[in-house]
Amino acid sequence: GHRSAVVWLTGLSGAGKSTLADRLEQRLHARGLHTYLLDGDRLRGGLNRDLGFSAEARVENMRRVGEVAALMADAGLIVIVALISPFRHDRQAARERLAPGEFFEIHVDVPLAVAEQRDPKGMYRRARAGLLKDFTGIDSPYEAPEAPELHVRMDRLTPDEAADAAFEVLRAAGLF
Ligand code: GGZ
Repeated sequence: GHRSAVVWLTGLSGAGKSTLADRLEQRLHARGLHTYLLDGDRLRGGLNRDLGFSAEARVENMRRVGEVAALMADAGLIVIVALISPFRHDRQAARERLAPGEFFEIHVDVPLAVAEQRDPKGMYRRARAGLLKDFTGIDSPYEAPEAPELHVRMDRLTPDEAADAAFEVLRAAGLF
């Protein structure tokens, strides 16, 4: 068996959270570990389809995902969360929902200019044009973690290097 955990990826839209989450999950599966991926973008089509992007809606989004992640960890899974989760206070609340040593916060970091340059869905462009309101990094805040378990600069590492670093943090913590 292995210890359960919540691995919480936070960062701007376009930073590479979903890619990192997928690669990390592949590595954990290769070790025979049981995981579940909670991806904010996908949850917004189901569990959280009633939520928009006001500060209040984001707080509720983080609360729900934190609760579901804690339940799944309780069931013995390694849960990977990929959520912008822009507010420090709410990430802290998700952390406190778990036992000490069970929560791993990973800052999936790129400079805003790089995320804007990538802009795969054209959302930054629309936000800059005023067509998309409350967009994180443009007219809605992102509060960077102060003491994450891991900080990866996605513009300096390949997704595989970042996934290796995340895997190593979990291994070093004695998770498996
Ligand atoms: C931020 C937005 C917005 C606004 C739509 N602000 O990169 P994506 O496109 O594919 O995934 C993003 C997703 C963010 O949802 P989260 O649940 O992770 O956000 S939060 O934790 O802040 O609640 C992005 C898309 O939704 N998207 N409008 N205004 N991202």
